[in-house]
This record gives sequence, structure tokens and C-alpha cells, in this order.
Amino acid sequence: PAATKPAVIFVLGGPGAGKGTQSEYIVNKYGYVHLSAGDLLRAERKSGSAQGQLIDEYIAEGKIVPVEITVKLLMNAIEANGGKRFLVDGFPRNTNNLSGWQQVTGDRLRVMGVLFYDCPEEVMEARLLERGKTSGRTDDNLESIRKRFRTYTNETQPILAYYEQQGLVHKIDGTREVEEVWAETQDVINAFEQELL
Ligand code: UP5
Ligand code: MG
Repeated sequence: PAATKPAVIFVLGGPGAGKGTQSEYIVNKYGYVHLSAGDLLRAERKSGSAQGQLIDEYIAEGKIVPVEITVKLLMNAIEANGGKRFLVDGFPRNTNNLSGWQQVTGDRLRVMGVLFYDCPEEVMEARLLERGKTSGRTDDNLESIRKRFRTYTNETQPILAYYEQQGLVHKIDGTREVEEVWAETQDVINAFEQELL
């Protein structure tokens, strides 16, 4: 029955919009399991597997890694976890991601909706350049950041439009202070929690 299926919330928004920050808050308050597709890919890269080199290049170029790799990492993490509620952060990012996900998950998971952090590029760029001073992320430099923006606009925004048409997108202004963004985020999660009762 639908109520017993694991629930999934997608967390989308441009690079630096605040997906990871808000996801951590949600995890702490509501006990969702946070699955950052980017974090999983970065960890896989470090594992030194054969795929590592490919992932490395895609990330530095701001390109989207082939879905077979990403979906496998996500499904492994979902299956390894007894959790019932998942935040899938930074995925699906293009139509290839979307169809790959749908193919693999079928109707085994319940997609509750999409948290969309909306933020202009100037704000995101400033945040990422600041973070880049200490993050060690190979894509937190101006050249990679601009490539990430282009990929986001060309490939990820159409995915948001797709979910928007289904009435699943909850758009949140991500430019404000973290605590203000968090206040609105909680309203959305509380509504999901009501639906899951
Ligand atoms: N910050 C956050 N919120 C703030 C606020 N309200 N006010 C002021 N500052 C705020 O935040 C970024 C920075 O801003 C931090 O310093 C934070 O303190 C500050 P964060 O919460 O980390 O934002 P987030 O949206 O998570 O930014 P991130 O850089 O992680 O976004 P990306 O979407 O670029 O990164 P991701 O890890 O998802 O993907 C990286 C790459 O992996 C992609 O470019 C792609 O190459 C690859 N990838 C795939 O190929 N497929 C996938 O499915 C996923 C990723
Ligand atoms: Mg992130």
C-alpha cells in the first residue's frame, strides 16, 4: 500500500542555492535520510574505482555524470538504509537522470514533491567563490562555477518545469538568511508530514 512505501523528496536549485545546508537542517529535525547525489559521486571518485576518473572529469566540467552511475549509487544508499523518508539532493538534473530514475525505481517509492531553492546567479556565485577558499571542491572556481550554471539552466530547469506541471514543486526564495529559508522549508516539510500520516 502507498502509505508504506519509502517517501522521497527531491531537493533542487542551482549550484550554491542552499540545497545541502537546508537538507542538513531537515535531517536533524525530521530524521530524513540525506542522499546528496554530488556527495555520493565525490565519495565514489575518491574510492579509486574505475569510474573515478570519469566522475572527476564530469564534475570539474560541471557536466552531468551518466545516470547509470548516479542511480546505482543512490539505490545502493537507499537499500543499505532502513529509512522510510529520503531527501534526494541535487538529482534528477536532466532528462536522462529522470528517465533512468523512473526506470529503476518504478513505483516502489513515493515521490512527495520537489523542494526548489530559487536563487540568482550573482548570489550563488559569491557563495561558491567564498566556499571555494576552503572547500577543496574541484568545481568551486569561477570557470567551473560558470559551467555549472550553464548546465543548470540548460538541463535542470526543464526538469523543474516538468515537476511544476505536475504540481509537485515547492519554490522557496533561497536568497534570504539561512534561518529565514529554514522557516519556510519547515512549512513545506510539515505539509508533507501531514500527507504521510
Ligand atoms: N549558504 C547556504 N545557504 C545560504 C544562505 N541562505 N545565505 C548565505 N549563505 C548560504 O551552500 C553553498 C554555500 O552557500 C555554502 O558555503 C553555504 O554555507 C552557503 P550549499 O548548502 O552547499 O548549497 P548547494 O545548493 O548544496 O550547493 P552545491 O555546491 O552542493 O550545489 P551543486 O548543485 O553545484 O553541487 P552537487 O554536489 O549537487 O553537484 C556537483 C556536481 O556533481 C555537478 O555539477 C555534476 O557534475 C555532478 N552531479 C551529477 O553529475 N549528477 C548528479 O545527480 C549530481 C551531481
Ligand atoms: Mg550540495
